[in-house]
Amino acid sequence: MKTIVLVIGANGQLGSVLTQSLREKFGESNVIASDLRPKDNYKGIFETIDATDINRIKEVVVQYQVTQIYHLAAILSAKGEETPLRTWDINMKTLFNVLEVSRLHNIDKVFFPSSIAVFGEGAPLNDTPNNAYLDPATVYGISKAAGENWAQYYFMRYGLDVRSIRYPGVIGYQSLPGGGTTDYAVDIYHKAVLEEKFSCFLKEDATLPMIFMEDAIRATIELMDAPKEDIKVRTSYNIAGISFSPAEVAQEIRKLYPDFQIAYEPDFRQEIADRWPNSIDDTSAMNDWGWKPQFDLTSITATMIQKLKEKYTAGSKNLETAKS
Ligand code: VAH
Repeated sequence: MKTIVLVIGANGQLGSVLTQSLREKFGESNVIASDLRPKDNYKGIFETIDATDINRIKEVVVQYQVTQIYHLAAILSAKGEETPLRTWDINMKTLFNVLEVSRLHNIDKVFFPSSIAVFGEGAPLNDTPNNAYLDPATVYGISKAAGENWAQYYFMRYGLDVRSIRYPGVIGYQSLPGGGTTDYAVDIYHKAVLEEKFSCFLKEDATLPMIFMEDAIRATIELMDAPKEDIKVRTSYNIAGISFSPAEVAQEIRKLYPDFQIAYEPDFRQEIADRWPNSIDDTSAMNDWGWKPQFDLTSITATMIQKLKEKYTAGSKNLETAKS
């Protein structure tokens, strides 16, 4: 049977890149991107979906005979703390809608992104295991921990093949993140290429688990491609990319930009980061579906700088005008 994919939250940092990768895998006409509104000059099949409206999701699923759903719409950790109850409502209602539509319309596979934000002070800081105690301190993390348990419930109760990954902080050049505590690790590269001083909202030694976009996308597709019987974890899989601190990424950038300047001005996001792991144990993902990261801090930095220089140069004819 033909695979028809619906990506909910396709305008987001992950969603926009994942949609492109899924189109390369399944064909342009077999992947429907959706979000609250289309981006200007969007290319490819796009449907406006507010995922809090279950009937709208049903309409699109029936119209295109969707067989897989990737649910990437959520309010992230830092932004989510501004309106806790609205964050809970949106993150949970959209997930319930996706799970119910998938159950009722016999969707083959569902992807639900979780996050290392599900870990809190009750989990080991280093090499945090997949089965660590979850006591998240943000509404985003609480919604993801609850979502993992609902995903497992729909698998056990209804046999729905829901699969999930706990993403570390995702770093990519293709799209700008929004509202995350790890987003400094994307902005720092933009400032380096624009040769501007960077103000970091975390402390210099705030080590966090991160992952390069290409690794995160490949992990997602490898998980979804794995034989059903290989998926032993039905809450969510830990995956690790590379852990580093703001000082370490600044040091790596200075190998290419010796004059790069950074100021550390921690804000409320430092308290969020303090409760997250320094590093992740992803043995289960390695054993169950062969996960293995390919990018380290050196290759992430080299790729980010090269790609962002190309983007700013192309977009502004020369780097100079990009500064303005
Ligand atoms: C956030 N980028 O900062 C997301 C991610 C691990 C962090 O979930 O909220």
